[in-house]
Amino acid sequence: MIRAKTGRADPGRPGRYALGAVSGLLAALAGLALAQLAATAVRPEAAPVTAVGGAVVDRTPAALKEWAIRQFGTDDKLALTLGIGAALAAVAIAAGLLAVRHLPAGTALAAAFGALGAVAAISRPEATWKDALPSLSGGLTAAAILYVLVRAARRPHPQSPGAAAPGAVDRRGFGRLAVAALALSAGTAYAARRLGAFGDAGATASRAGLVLPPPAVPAPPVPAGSDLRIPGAARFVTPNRDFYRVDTALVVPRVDADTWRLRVYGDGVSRPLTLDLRELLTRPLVEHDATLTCVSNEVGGPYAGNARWLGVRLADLLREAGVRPPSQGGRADQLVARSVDGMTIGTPVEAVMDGREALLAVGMNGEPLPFRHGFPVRMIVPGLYGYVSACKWLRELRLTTFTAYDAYWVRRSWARRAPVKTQSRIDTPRSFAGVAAGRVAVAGVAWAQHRGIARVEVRVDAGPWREARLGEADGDDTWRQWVWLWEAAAGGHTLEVRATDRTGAVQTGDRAGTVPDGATGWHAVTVRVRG
Ligand SMILES: Nc1nc2c(c(=O)[nH]1)N[C@H]1C(S)=C(S)[C@@H](COP(=O)(O)O)O[C@H]1N2
Ligand SMILES: [Mo]
Repeated sequence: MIRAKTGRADPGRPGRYALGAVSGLLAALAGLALAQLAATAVRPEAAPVTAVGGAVVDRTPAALKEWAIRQFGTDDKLALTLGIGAALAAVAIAAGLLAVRHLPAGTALAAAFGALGAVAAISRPEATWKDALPSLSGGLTAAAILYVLVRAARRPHPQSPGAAAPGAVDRRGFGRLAVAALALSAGTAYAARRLGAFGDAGATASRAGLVLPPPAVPAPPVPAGSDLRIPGAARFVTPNRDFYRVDTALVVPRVDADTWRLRVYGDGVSRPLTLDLRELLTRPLVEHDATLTCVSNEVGGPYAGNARWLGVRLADLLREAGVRPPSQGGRADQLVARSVDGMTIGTPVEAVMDGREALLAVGMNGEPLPFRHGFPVRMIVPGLYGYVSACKWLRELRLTTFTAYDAYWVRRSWARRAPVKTQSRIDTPRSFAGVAAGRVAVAGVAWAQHRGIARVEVRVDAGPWREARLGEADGDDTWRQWVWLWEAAAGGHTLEVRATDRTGAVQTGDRAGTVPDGATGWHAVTVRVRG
């Protein structure tokens, strides 16, 4: 009896909760849009989803990160952003429902969430207190919108006196407010977009206007035979638009070349340097072909690319600053590069000064570095994985020791030193591909930067190794293409590949994961041959 009565007493309740949930989502949208707008005045990294995403990336254990990369590949950033969006939507709905019950508590939850974003934002590298502003103002906006909407949702319908439809809400009144909130969010988001593009205009113009001087030391032309032009195999020179991208940046830093500065300082630096781009470019430029590979690349994976780099010899610049390598009594054995987004990458000083073409690169395949690949200046050190050598959006070079300082990835269970391991990859046929019986071109690439590739072998169904034909070598710092012509018989077959570098070392078949210093094992593909 009593139960029936209470059930009946509040028929408007589910409706109000639904409106509460909608209010929460609309409030979150408005808050995000406003925060985005505020971030254009601070810096893009201070926008709440970006800040939280960055904080998550920095705190993700290596194992989980590897899993995410395996699942989502280079879409891992999109997946992260969608994940944060989903979590935010859940909290927004919760705040909306709570506000229906208890308006102050619901609005407080919305504001508190803004504060959480603010904490994430100021915890980011290179952040100042201003980074808190977008999230805080977003949180307050969300709280205010939530307050207004939920108050409307709780207001009884003027035409429904309590007796007729107790608790019925004024849906029309709520609807008008909801549409207004949505319009406000859309307008704000649009303004944020336009202002964002405006803020990047300086950087975009500085790149468009940058004319790279010709190299004082040009690279010889890429040998004609380097590219075997096998359909399905990676091109010898990777076009910039196809070049893999691996970094922690949720928004690509857009650095204005006109205000860019590089500082060189630290242990054993007798003449600290601060250079702008014009000054850097007065030094002789060297052109050099080198393949860049990522330590996170699984056996057979896609995180390898080959480009013609243009840059200043890092060793010359360090000598100018008075630095000597450890082998000549230098005090520092680690060069820590720091980027504008706070990434730190530690490289052995000995490696950058041992005569290899370690560059402060400004050009990639005949154009200024693309923003994604580190404009205006990045490091390139042949023979070392990117995470210990290839700092993008470079801002600072500090000389120190491996004992005194651990760089970003080292603090996340990756090795301090990581020379590239000899690897080879089958590009064609693809795994699980169906091919017609008869002659099949099995082809791919092999790399052992700074040692060079001497031989590539292929075997079928664990049979004897057969030597593949190599594309012509373009120095020892680039990958080599290879091809092997297979007389394929009908049935299922497994193809495997292994490389031998020019020191005579044969690529190991022992399987190891990417953590801590690069995957090993032979790449295998399984194909179905039609009779
Ligand atoms: N600033 C910055 N530089 C960075 C990284 C990064 O996350 N931030 N990632 C490094 C890693 S792990 C690799 S493999 C290379 C990849 O360079 P690419 O994106 O130009 O291919 O950049 C390196 N330089
Ligand atoms: Mo990497």
